[in-house]
Amino acid sequence: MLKQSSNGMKKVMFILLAVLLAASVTAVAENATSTNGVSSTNKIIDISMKNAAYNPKSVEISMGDTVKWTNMDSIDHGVEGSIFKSGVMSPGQNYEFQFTTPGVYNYKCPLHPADMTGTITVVAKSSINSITDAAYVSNKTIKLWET
Ligand SMILES: [Cu+2]
Repeated sequence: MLKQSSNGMKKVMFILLAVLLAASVTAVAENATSTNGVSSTNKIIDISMKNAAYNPKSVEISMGDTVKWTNMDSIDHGVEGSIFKSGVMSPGQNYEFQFTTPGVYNYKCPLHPADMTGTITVVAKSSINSITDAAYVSNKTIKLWET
């Protein structure tokens, strides 16, 4: 009678432990996702606006990167593209936009559209890295099977 109840207690403790373990494994997995995710590798690319020109005029960035334009001129400027629009930016003001879709984005200053233009080229994260990662994983798997 006493032994039976002790066994039952052990079973409950085991289930409790299993649940706790599963919860902590899930927490670790979620942490890994957020640290290795796109957000941690994103960059901010600075473009200045001076002498009625963007500098640099053309930039190539990765998906998820943010471009930050700063008006360092003595007159008003702006940034206007197909999916982003700053409005009028006074001297000293800045505007940020995060690019999440690959493509070529031409833009212009709404106040000086004839001679103040720029291009943002957004490239997808390197596919070569994905292939390397896949090879690494499969290599690991083979080694696991061998031992
Ligand atoms: Cu302008």
